[in-house]
Amino acid sequence: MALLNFITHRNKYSNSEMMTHYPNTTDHYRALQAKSLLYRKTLLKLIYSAKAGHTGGSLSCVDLLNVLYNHVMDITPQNFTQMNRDHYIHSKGHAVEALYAVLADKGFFPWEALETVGKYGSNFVGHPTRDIPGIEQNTGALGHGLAFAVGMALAAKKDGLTNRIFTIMGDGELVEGSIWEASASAAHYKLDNLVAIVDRNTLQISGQTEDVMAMEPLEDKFKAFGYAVCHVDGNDIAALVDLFDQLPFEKGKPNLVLAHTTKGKGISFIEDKAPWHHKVPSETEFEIALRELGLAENDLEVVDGLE
Ligand SMILES: Cc1ncc(C[n+]2csc(CCOP(=O)(O)OP(=O)(O)O)c2C)c(N)n1
Ligand SMILES: [Mg+2]
Repeated sequence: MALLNFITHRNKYSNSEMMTHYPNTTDHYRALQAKSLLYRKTLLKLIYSAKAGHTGGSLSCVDLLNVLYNHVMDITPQNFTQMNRDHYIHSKGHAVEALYAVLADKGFFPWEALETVGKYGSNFVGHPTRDIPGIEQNTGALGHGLAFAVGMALAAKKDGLTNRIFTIMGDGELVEGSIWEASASAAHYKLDNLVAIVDRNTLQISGQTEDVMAMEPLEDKFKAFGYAVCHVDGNDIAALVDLFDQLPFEKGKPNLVLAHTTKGKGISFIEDKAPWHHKVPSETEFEIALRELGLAENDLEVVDGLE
């Protein structure tokens, strides 16, 4: 797993460096952008090595995860056993490779642990489980993350806590009826400590979300269910920072972010292509992808020497 070591050692902002509570400076955005690059390289390497994974959906939500974990949420390995910290539920659990990269960088486990992703006997399986440090809830059966988050937000309110509960759902995931039942509860209990984010990449497993099951107008639907709704470019670090700095959007209402993203963001031949939902890059595609992310020629020699 030379590449992971390589990435870790050469990334100025990797691992334990904390970036929460930074002022909103250009340097801060640059640091976050460097992290997105690190996470993209890592998740591609994980999928390439395991010969399995969800490439498109991991690349679309990785900037969201980056800004949440490195700017917005108060979640660290040190405070993880405490209740009055923020919580995160990865509802679109198939995109676990992006989460693994972020959690390794946050120090929940050593980077080397990722060498076992997808290997027989490893806890690092293809969907999130609570066997992995930093993961709060098993997910992967779509439609359940929001209900978990609503329950946690309600419990936090009842306990008089001041934390927030975040979740990212896929846009294809919205066809699950449980999403809308949970939404009714979120508004009924005035859960302004709930931050529900939709990764609106317009694709689901087999094609365009609107072709598989038309769900628009989403803003109107979520507003009708009682949310304060905001739109954002979900692959724009600065826009995400600006938006999440405004939480809660409206007192007494649950927060809903329609994050407009590109599935496969960052790699030209993966972007906006439905088959890349769970397609694994070939050796050539992997090398081209790394080059597109800006890995220099001599760095690729490290990649060539892998395994
Ligand atoms: C209940 C359930 N039904 C079906 C699946 C299979 N499945 C995995 S990913 C996926 C598509 C999800 O699309 P979307 O939510 O848009 O994810 P993204 O585009 O962000 O990858 C489906 C149908 C599942 N994981 N759970
Ligand atoms: Mg989608």
